[in-house]
Amino acid sequence: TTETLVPKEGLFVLHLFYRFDSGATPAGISASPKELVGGVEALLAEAREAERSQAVSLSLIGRADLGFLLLCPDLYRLHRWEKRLAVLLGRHGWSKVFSFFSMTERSDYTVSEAEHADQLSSQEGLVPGSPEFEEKMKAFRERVRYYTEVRLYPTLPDWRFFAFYPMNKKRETGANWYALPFRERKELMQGHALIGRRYAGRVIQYVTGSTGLDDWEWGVTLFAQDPYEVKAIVAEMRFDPVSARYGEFGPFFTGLQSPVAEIFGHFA
Ligand code: 76R
Repeated sequence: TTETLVPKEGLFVLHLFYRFDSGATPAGISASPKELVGGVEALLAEAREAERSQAVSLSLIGRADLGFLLLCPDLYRLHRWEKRLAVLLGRHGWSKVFSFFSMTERSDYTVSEAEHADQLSSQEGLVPGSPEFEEKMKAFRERVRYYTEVRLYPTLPDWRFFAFYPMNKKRETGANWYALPFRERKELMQGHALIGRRYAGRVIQYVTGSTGLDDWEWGVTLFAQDPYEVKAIVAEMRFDPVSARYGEFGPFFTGLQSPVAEIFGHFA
């Protein structure tokens, strides 16, 4: 079909994690590695063709062996792609371990221009209209544009280390994120963002929304050059009130961003 299903804003995001099941097909991929490697490479190339679409292949550690991260503006296209991949991999003894469907989204908690201007004058004593004030406002506007654009239409980095986990915010008696007044949530999120910003240049994070789409409320995708940084940021955030009090976490999937031939090379 030529039908398309494009959301009002943002991209569809699909995480797919597979495991090699040698018991199911004793011959494994060695039966026809060319068909498999070439087929997956062709599918990835195709996934990247559509405007704003991105696809990366992952060599995972432990609970899964192979992963894909796909960003696509059209759900029909993404859906067709996923099924063709499933058929190809299934033929070669690969089964799905976990999948996660979400969308890129903007944040409800990004500080507004008026708020930032307020903070500059009340907390930093800067005078509106002064060169320093205007300079800081300009930098702020750039950061907001960056946040919005990067959050909705990210460009995945080629950084080697990959980590993914789904998460919720709690709604328990005494710790119900969703019952907190907006102002309180916003304040808490600013503390969270402050920690995050200190990892700039070392950790790239994509928080994608899955409320109404999958079992958890967000998917957290992290890229780093050094796995140490992922461990450090997640550990540090565990002590931040937003995560300590309200965070609830699903299974972690970690591994390396790798070319398809390299991944399947491990199973030849
Ligand atoms: O406005 C912005 O876009 C920037 C501020 C910001 C928001 C609103 C931000 C910054 N995050 C936001 C939202 Mn985040 N983030 C996580 C995790 O393991 C854990 O404890 C939590 C998993 C990490 C590691 C992380 C990293 N963040 C969110 C939300 C949505 C909340 C909601 O809408 O209620 C979740 C679930 C979440 C979780 N965050 C940052 C980071 C990093 C590294 C930053 C700084 C980004 C930068 O400035 O470049």
